[in-house]
Amino acid sequence: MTKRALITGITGQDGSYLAELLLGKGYEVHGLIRRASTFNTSRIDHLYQDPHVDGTKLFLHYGDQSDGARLVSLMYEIAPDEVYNLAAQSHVRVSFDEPEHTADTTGTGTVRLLEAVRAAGIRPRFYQASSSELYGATPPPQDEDTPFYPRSPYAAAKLYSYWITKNYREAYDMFAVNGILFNHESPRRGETFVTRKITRAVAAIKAGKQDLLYMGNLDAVRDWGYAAEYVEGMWRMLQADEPEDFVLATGVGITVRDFLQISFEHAGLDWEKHVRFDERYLRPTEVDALIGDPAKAAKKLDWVPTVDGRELARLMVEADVEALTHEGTPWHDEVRLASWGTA
Ligand code: NDP
Ligand code: GDR
Repeated sequence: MTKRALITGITGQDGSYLAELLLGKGYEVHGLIRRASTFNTSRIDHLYQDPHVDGTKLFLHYGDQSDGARLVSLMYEIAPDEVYNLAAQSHVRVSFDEPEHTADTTGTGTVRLLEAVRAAGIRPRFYQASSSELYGATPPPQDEDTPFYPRSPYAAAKLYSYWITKNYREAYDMFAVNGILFNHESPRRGETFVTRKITRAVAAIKAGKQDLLYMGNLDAVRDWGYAAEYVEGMWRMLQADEPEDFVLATGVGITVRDFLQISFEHAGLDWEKHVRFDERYLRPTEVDALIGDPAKAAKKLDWVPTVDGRELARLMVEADVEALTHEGTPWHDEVRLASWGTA
C-alpha cells in the first residue's frame, strides 16, 4: 500500500528536502501551500509532476495555518498516514516585530491541525517541528530533559506547540511527536537566516558585486547541521515503535564569527575587511548558546549526522558561488547523504 503524507510548509527549506525524501521512498506527497501574489514554490518546482499524467505522486493544496475549516476539509480529503507540521513564521528576529501573527501561525496553527485530525476521524502519525529555541536561556549542552526557557515570541509560540502536541499524544493516544531540532541549514536556507546571509554575501563580494556585509551579534553560538540529514531524522521518528520526542543536533557549537571566518576564508577573502555592525540585527533578548546532545536519536533511531557547522559553511559558500556564476538559485543541490545510502 502506498503511504500518503501531508506536509505543511512544503515550500520551505525543510519541506522541500522532506518532499524529495518521501517521494524517493514511494510516498504519495500532499503539500499545503499559501496563495501569494508571486510564485512561492521555487524550492519544489523541480519536483512538480503534471497532475494530468497517470502516476502523479505530488499534490499541492491551497491552505493556511490560520484557516481551521480548510485544514479540516483537507484532512478529510487526503486522509494522510503521516502529517509533518513544518509550517511556521520561522524567523526569530521577525517574531519580535510580528508577535501576534507568529503566535497565530507558529503556535495556534498547530492545535488547528491537531483538531483537524480529530475532526476528520483519522489516525495519522503526527510530526511537530519543535526547536532548540525552546531552551533559550538554559545553557548547553541541551537534550530531551533540559528545561525550556524561551527568549522570543517565536520560541514562546513553539513552546505552546510542543506542549499541545504532547498533550494530544497523552489525551487522545495519538502517535504525535516533537522533533527538537537544532539549527539546520543548506543551500536552500532562507536568505535572511545568518548562515545563508553570510554565504550569499561571500559569493557576491567574491564576484565584485558587493563590498560590505552588515551583521548583528557575532558571539552567539549555534549547533549548525545539514537540513537534508535532519529530514531523514523526522521520518525516522514517525517510523519508531513508540511516539517519543527527540533532539536532532550535531553536538558541535561554533560562533557566528567562526562561521563568518570559515566562509570568507573558503573564498580567499578576509572577513574583517568586509563586515560591519548594524544594531538592527540585534534581538531584544538573545539566545547566547545552543549545543545539542543527539545521543537519544543515535541510540534509538540510528540517526548520526555527518556534516557540522564548519563543513556546512564551505558547502554553502560553494553552492552560492556556483549559483551566482550561473545566475540561478541553488535549489537542486545534490544532497550529500553518504551515511544514509540514499544519494
Ligand atoms: P522556512 O521558513 O524555510 O519555511 C516555513 C514554511 O512555512 C514555508 O513553506 C512557509 O510558506 C510556511 N508557512 C508560513 N506561514 C504559514 C501559514 N500561515 N500557513 C501555511 N504555511 C505557512 O522554515 P524551515 O524549513 O527552515 O523550518 C521548518 C520548520 O521547522 C519551521 O516550523 C521552523 O520553525 C522549524 N525549525 C526550523 C529549524 C531550522 O534550523 N531550519 C530548527 C528548528 C525548527 P511560504 O513559502 O509561503 O512562506
Ligand atoms: P536562529 O537563526 O535565530 O537561531 O533561528 P538565525 O540564523 O536568524 O540567527 C542565528 C544567530 O545569528 C545571530 N546573528 C544574525 N542573525 C540574522 N538572522 N541576521 C544577522 O545579520 C545576524 N547577525 C548575528 C542571531 O542574533 C542569532 O544569535 C533559526 C530559525 O530557523 C528558527 O526557526 C529555528 O527554530 C532555530 O534556528 C533553531
